[in-house]
Amino acid sequence: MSMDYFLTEQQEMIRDLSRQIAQDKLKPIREKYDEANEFPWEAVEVFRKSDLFAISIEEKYGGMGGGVMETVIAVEELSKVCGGISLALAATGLGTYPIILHGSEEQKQKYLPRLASGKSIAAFGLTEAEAGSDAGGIRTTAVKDGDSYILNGTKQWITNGGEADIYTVIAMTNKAKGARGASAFIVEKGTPGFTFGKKENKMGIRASATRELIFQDCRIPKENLIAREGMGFIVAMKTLDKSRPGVAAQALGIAAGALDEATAYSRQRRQFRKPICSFQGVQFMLADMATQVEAARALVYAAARYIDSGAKDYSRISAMSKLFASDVAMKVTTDAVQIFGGYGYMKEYPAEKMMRDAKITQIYEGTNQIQREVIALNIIKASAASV
Ligand code: COS
Repeated sequence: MSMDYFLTEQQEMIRDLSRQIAQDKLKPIREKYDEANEFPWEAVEVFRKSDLFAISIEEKYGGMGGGVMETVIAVEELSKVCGGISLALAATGLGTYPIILHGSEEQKQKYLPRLASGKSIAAFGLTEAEAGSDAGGIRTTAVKDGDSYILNGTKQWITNGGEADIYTVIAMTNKAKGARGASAFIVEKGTPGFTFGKKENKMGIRASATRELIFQDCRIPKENLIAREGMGFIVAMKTLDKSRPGVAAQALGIAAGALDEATAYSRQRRQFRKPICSFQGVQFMLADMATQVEAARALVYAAARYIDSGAKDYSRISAMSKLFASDVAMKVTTDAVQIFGGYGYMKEYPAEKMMRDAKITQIYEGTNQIQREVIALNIIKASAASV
């Protein structure tokens, strides 16, 4: 019996639908897209038709009005089968959060219906070659010129880069002010002066597109500024706080998928005239893997529900969910490869791909070292405030 998390009817519906899509549509194609390092437009089309892009967008903009919990459930189910393909959906969520959280009414009306219908997908542009963990160190500039801003600079490793139509981008409007001189903008694909670098050739999540965003005297209307000048760093931090449980869900899904595969294989693989699941060495591994997956799920769901409850500050639990679930994903997928033995190392079996896909979850949307820093500073601040 699996655990009961007392999901609502809508959440169960999203879980069942995503599970079915993963089994029927993603399983048959995951190997092909991983091998080809190609963006899975046919899967995006399925997400679109099934309304998965609408999940976390308010009803008045054509969405389903769900929260982080509903998103987490969908991403977990899709990632059980392919942590690369699921990212087309999760990264669109990341690119959309700046508009949801800080966009003006006009911006919401203009962009959210397109995103909810899946007509457009989104991406978030923060990282640069010299600004990864040090998000305040970005160098891309946005200079006001009459009714426009002119962007110059290069964003690196942008998920959905080149495939998305709508980009939320952080650029400096006042370099002298450091993090307080950053601002957030919406940039549409096709804007003159906005091009893409070559597609990156990655270890895992190969069905996901990762490219540079290149801005050369790219002129955008001043209406595309999100919130106010100087708010960019806060917009980015708030966006990451809200989206990290989505990465955690991706990691959780990959881990749960690897556990399912390893358990099934251990029942079928015979050595010493017995299935290997009858050996205690394998049983103890399965038990630890299952316990870690359940603990990750409990934490990820708790973080999502806390955010959806309307809590104001959720940096700590959000970082904890991403940290814990991604470490679990790496551990569990490595153990899954071990249970598959020599076959686990071969591309014919899904375990090695899951291990490759898991690794990025410890790195992106803030390395796990950054998550630990966010958590530590948060508890130290809370402790200081309580005395
Ligand atoms: N919510 C709201 N405000 C926040 C915040 C949050 N989660 N985190 C920081 N801030 C505010 C701070 O309060 C501070 O405000 P004041 O200037 O008014 O004091 C300001 O933002 C700067 O914060 P801080 O000094 O802590 O910034 P640092 O440059 O030291 O960086 C970390 C903080 C490391 C946490 C941040 O740079 C980070 O998250 N880095 C990782 C980025 C990342 O995830 N990159 C992956 C690619 S994005 S997909």
